Amino acid sequence: DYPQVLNAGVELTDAMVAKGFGDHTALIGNGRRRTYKELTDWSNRIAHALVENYGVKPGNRVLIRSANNPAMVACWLAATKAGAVVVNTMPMLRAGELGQIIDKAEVEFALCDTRIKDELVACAKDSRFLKKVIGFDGTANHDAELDRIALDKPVKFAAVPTGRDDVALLGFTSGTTGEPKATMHFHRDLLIIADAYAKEVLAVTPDDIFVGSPPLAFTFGLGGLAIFPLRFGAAATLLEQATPPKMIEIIETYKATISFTAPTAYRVMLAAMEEGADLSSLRIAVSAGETLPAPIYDAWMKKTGKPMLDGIGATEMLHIFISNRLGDSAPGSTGKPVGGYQAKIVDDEMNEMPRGEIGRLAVRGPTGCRYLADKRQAKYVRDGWNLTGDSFYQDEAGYFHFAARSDDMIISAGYNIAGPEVEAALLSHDFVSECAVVGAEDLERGQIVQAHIVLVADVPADAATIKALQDHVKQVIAPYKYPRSVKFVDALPKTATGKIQRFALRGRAVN
Ligand code: 3SK
Repeated sequence: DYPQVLNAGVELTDAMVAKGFGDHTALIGNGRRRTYKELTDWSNRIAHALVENYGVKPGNRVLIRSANNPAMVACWLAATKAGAVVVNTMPMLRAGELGQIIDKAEVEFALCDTRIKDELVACAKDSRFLKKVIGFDGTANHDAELDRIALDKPVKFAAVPTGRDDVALLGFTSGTTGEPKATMHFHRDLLIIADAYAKEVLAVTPDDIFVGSPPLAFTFGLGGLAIFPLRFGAAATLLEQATPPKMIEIIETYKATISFTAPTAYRVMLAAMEEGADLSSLRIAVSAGETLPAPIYDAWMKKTGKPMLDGIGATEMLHIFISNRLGDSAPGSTGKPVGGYQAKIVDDEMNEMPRGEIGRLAVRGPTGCRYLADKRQAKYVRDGWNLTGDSFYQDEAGYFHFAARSDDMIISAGYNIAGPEVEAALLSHDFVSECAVVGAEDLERGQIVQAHIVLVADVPADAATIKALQDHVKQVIAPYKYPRSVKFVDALPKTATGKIQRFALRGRAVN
């Protein structure tokens, strides 16, 4: 039902002001509130600067590097209004990872919080594509190049009349091999996830105040902490370091009503409630990113009497496509497909499996996977159905239940970590002769990265070596990917043809 000409940036700002939300709070961050009118003006000024001072053209890929803060949202909206294709990235990424993204997306411009510019400037030096790194002030004191230029610009901007099926966003996912994949999402997709999941499942109203931990660079965070609130005139609180204690502080201070985070954080919040934390303003706790353990769900319901809604999403699908509902949730299940989406369980030949039997989760809907120039598209989408890499079963009542990941992805505290990427980082250290990385069960984080390492001769298998290797990984790739568990072995289990048998390493104890 969306018009042919549609710009998601305009729909989430100027259109909201036109609907009468100008004076409503849109964003809370860096210690202050910004109304819809202020956010609209701010993003329009930046859009002028991008087009007039830097020459950003429709279709240019614009990378944004920032922690979650209002300036990042203003930059994302501005670039979207200018017709650019935005690539949001997390501050934790290192030059090597950023370089891969820049090459894959052919990024020409980068907007970067000046506090974390160095890695980007370093990788821009040798880039074939990146023409300009533009600094903005993530603390919103307007003390950077982009802010100074934007300050003098008009508050009205004639946004590029993008088509509803024009690409607005490239969501990156590292996949199981560690080689990044870019998923293309259209302007209409950005609105569909709000009009489907956020409206139908969360029933968002202008009185809602969102809080959460996922980075805006991850589509889970972009939806939950920007698109969903802005689509309905609600407010989002943005935290650069969204630790559970910080989230609790924000919930108590601003009386947040909807939280988006992983079960790990809810476990901490439950403990804090025992110590007197007041989270009674929350009307919904959304849990995704990793499987929700039944004891956390039960404890939350018992303590708060409010629902914790488990759901499953994917960067490929943009956001959550199966979810429990208010008044319709089955404990231990992930729920039923969101309106507009269909799901089924299939075998390797795409035949539908009987109810109760575990198979591959297949899903289809309006925001299905479109990889940018990637032959893995044929593996992810078969016969029009998206195969997410998860094994599920569907019960007699129609609820879907997670069984296992069908691939090598390690999901730790909501982060997707590709084992082979950590292996490559370990192998770049002189101490490591061979290694294999798997996910190990962990009560707190769901899974942790566990490395099985064959050391080169004469290197001691001791705590100092573990520390040196962990520090090394943190330097080479994003620190959250480092192996929390390290095991030294004499040899790795291998097939006759020399392939490492990772399955034989899974289930080993954590040290
Ligand atoms: O669970 C995920 O990985 C996810 C990815 C993108 C958007 C939403 C979610 C929950």
